[in-house]
Amino acid sequence: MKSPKSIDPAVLELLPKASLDGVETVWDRYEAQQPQCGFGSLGVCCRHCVQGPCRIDPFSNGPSKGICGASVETIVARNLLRQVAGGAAAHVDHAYEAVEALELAAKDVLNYSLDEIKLQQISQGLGIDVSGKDKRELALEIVKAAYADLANHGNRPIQWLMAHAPKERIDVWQNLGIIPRNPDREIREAMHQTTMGMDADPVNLVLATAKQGLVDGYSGLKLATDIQDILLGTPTPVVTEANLGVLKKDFVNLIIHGHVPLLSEKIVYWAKKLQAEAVAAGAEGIQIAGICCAGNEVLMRSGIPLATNFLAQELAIVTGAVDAMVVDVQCIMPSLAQVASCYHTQIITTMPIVKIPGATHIPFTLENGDQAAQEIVRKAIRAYGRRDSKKIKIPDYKRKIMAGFSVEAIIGALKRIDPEQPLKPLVDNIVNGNILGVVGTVGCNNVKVTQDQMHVELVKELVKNNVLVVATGCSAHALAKAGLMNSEGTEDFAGDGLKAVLTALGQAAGLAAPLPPVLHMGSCVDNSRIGDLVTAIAAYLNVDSALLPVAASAPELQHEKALSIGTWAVTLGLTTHLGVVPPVLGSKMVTELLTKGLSDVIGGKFYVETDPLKAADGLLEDIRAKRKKLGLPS
Ligand code: NFS
Ligand code: SF4
Repeated sequence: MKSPKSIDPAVLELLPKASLDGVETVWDRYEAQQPQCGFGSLGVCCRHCVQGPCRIDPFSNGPSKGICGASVETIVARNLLRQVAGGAAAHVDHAYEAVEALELAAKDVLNYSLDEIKLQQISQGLGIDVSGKDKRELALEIVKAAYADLANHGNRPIQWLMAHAPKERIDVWQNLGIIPRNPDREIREAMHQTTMGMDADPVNLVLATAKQGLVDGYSGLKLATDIQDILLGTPTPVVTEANLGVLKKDFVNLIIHGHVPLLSEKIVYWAKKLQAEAVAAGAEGIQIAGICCAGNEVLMRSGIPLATNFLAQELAIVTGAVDAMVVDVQCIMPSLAQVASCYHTQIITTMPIVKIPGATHIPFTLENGDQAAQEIVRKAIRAYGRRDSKKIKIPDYKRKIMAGFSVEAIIGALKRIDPEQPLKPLVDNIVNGNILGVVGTVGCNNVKVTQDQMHVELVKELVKNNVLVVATGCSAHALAKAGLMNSEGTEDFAGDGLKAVLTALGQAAGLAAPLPPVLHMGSCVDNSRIGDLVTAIAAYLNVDSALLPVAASAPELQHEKALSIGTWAVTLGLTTHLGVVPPVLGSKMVTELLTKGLSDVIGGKFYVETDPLKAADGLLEDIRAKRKKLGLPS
């Protein structure tokens, strides 16, 4: 039987409309691609030089070596290293832009108020003397430290890692020789190491992959989150709604899609300011909603509702009610312009490295942010007047959500229970078994699996078994849409122990209702927040993070970024579940290294399981085994 395309009712309602409107979606194109190439799926083809493409026959009926002599192990490991380096590159580039913005803000060229607490916290971590320095001076010191990582020509390790990673882990990575230097240099080296006639040793290549995970974790994720928090504020709890039902028929609907919050926050600001112009154009106001991680960013800091996640980005336009969709970088389907051409929707690209034929390009630079944002909002207002009312169908589905759980917000709530040792109530409840463990669910949707199903079924099973779930990225969207990010979700889905803890925490936070069973910690770069939480718990207990009853999962991963984030989680010593098989099965050796061998040297490993309930069982077993080793009741 063919599996359904999605479990999201809004998606199921819009799919028939898409066909009626003659819109081709990601699911149609996926079907057109069937059968997908078996060689590619197994990771056994190589195009790294022009003698190729070479492909290895996995059944040993054909060639067992590439033309240059590369073995299947070499080819699979090289391919993986390139993918993980690709993911790390995306995040480091993202972080770099944030650093540039902070530099301009520190020099008063840009007007940002700068988060005092975060400035102090990061400065202290980096060993910057804070005495007598004002906000801008501190910001400039932090910028200098960030650029020092990026400009380092020697063998100095990434300072962002040395300052923020768990100490026991640093020793493990040092012994393996995988502590990265300048992130740009490491990414360049990965490209070099994998080009024709270079590294043929799969073990060396897998270790280089782990190194890219660290590049991503500290010079990508952590750096981006830290700097964005300084610029835009550290999130605190917000309450809003999720799913396409947040779009409003009589409002100008403007969707923010992509990853970088610098422009998104400007748009949020100007949409508020320009409400009157929308009213003058006949609308009741302007409704902003977010897709993918730009959506998560403005949700976390400004309480903007979530429209939908990765796989349904085209269907948002199919509602016929989106007046403009503005995109920046990453996870933007090139098909959007084509879909929008069936409606009145304006697709607006903004970045020099993301242009789409058929879209309008309004360049966003750090200096012209306010001007670009106004232009974009006005474009949406003008488009509102061109709507075709016959084409409008907004599915009436949305769920209440609570989000904004930065580590600071979580610690803030815990402080109301124990002001001296805020982590104590959390750790005590892990120790006594009310909370069995913690799982971070992260990453994307992938058209190969029913949208959101893996996220939701896995997480329901985990919270039923008293696992506290923290989520980011499109996983967070999926769980929000499924009602797992509100107090009712705790009543309905959490096991008794977890429910008791979340109820007590909710009361302490003055909510008169439990905290949600899944805490939304932000965008994909905000996986650093999960890393910070794990690091803080490990430090509090004075144990290696690899020993904690904590695991990670990317249930429906699609992007190279998800692979690099997952690799980082493995370097932290976490068992990291993948719900979609990555292209490595062509090499038994590489597969075994990733799922078994690595755990001997690094503590963490990948765990691939495509059935959500079996995956939950596997993660629960892993958590119980870790509890047992720590002498905790399981
Ligand atoms: Ni993460 Fe976020 Fe979504 Fe996947 Fe894409 S938006 S950065 S990559 S698809 S979670
Ligand atoms: Fe073939 Fe080797 Fe060239 Fe890859 S690098 S395409 S395996 S000859």
